Amino acid sequence: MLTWKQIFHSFALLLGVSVVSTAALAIAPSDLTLTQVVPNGSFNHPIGIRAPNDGSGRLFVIDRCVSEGSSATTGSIKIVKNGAVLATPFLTIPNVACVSEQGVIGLAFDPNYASNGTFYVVNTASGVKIGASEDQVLTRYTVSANADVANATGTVVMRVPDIASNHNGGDIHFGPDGFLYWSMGDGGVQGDPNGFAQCTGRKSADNTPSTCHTIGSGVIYYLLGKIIRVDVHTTTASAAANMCASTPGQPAQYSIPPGNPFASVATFPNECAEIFNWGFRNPFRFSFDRSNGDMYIGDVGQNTYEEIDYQPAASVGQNFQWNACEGFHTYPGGAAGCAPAFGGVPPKIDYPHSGTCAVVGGYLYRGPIQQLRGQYIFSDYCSSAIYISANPAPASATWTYVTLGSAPFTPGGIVYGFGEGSDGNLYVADDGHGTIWRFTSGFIFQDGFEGH
Ligand SMILES: [Ca+2]
Repeated sequence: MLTWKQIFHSFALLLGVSVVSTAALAIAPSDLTLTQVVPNGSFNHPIGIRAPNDGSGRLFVIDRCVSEGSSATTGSIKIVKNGAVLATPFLTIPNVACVSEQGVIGLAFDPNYASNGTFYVVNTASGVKIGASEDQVLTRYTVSANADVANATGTVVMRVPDIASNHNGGDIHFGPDGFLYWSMGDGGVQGDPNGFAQCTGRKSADNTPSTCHTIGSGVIYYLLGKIIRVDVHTTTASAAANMCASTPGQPAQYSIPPGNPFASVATFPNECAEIFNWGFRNPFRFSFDRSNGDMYIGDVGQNTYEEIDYQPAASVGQNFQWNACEGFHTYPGGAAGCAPAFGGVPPKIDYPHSGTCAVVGGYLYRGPIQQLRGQYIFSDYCSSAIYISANPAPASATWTYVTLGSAPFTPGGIVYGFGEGSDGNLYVADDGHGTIWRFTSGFIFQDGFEGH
């Protein structure tokens, strides 16, 4: 039998009346909460959680560094196994710079980790710099004969020069295509006066955006304000001129996927072939929907608005409009309705600074809580509240979201990042308590996901 509400909705749909359903603004499931996985103080500065697809059930936590603010400290990857943090880190990385937003900031397991034992780490390396600030370094590591300990020494795949210690992006993920994606901030100078985010070639730091592609004097920067896509399974014998992070004619530890927007050196001799999409200020955390390959990007704003960007699976080359737009608003100025800039696309969500300051991109939930599946979960560094977009439909121009109430993060926790277990469970990295949390609900059993 139809309820009165359903009958009203049926009539409204027939009449073409727009229906705002209050039910859609509720949290589903209603008992959604966070459950602490390990004790407070288990990590120094947890920033992300990753899991290899190796059947082990282990979680690997990125511990950004020991001494925040130090230009010469260490960072590590730690293992949570059978509910406890192993005493010996999986990997300790020496000589890490951890000023401002630096540190060990990215980890991705090879899709074939179970057979090749290979994984990748991004960190800012103490004292290693091409530009004005420490380089962002991508390194390939392997596991040792002990499955819980990695070999200490890796192979540097790529170095990218940086201009300041903030806006480093630094998230890495393998896409459904098997290529590695790496997010890169605009460098860090406020407002991106050099125009790095919109320059798809090489450029000097001359405070003149129009000089993109003109190699001036001083340090030459590239790939800032981008998400790049590279094939880390295939080396290059002789780098083409448009492999910006390599020396032309020299070997490289990566190659260019043919589908990248500027892959062809004949067509794009002055662009950077590594680029996948661009126009970012600081795409600090991003993710792929493990179900369909859609990409969700949290791009940290300047002074006024934060934004969530969306790149559909199998598409390439979207420009997300920094530094002309900040969310749906103009930059500078903050006027509503930023006209499409640079031929780019707007975000799906923006929100103003109000107890908030920096978006922390999350995940499209695909875990065991059936009622939560298909919803996009993210946070903000300053509020550290959990935000849930119930219906992030690709065709919708804007997505709404609700705030998870009475979360353990209010107050005291600091959300730095998220991560999925190999079973799809979603975790939160809490820098304030030095721990991680898992999304939980009693409906997991009622849904029949477990217990049958
Ligand atoms: Ca930077």
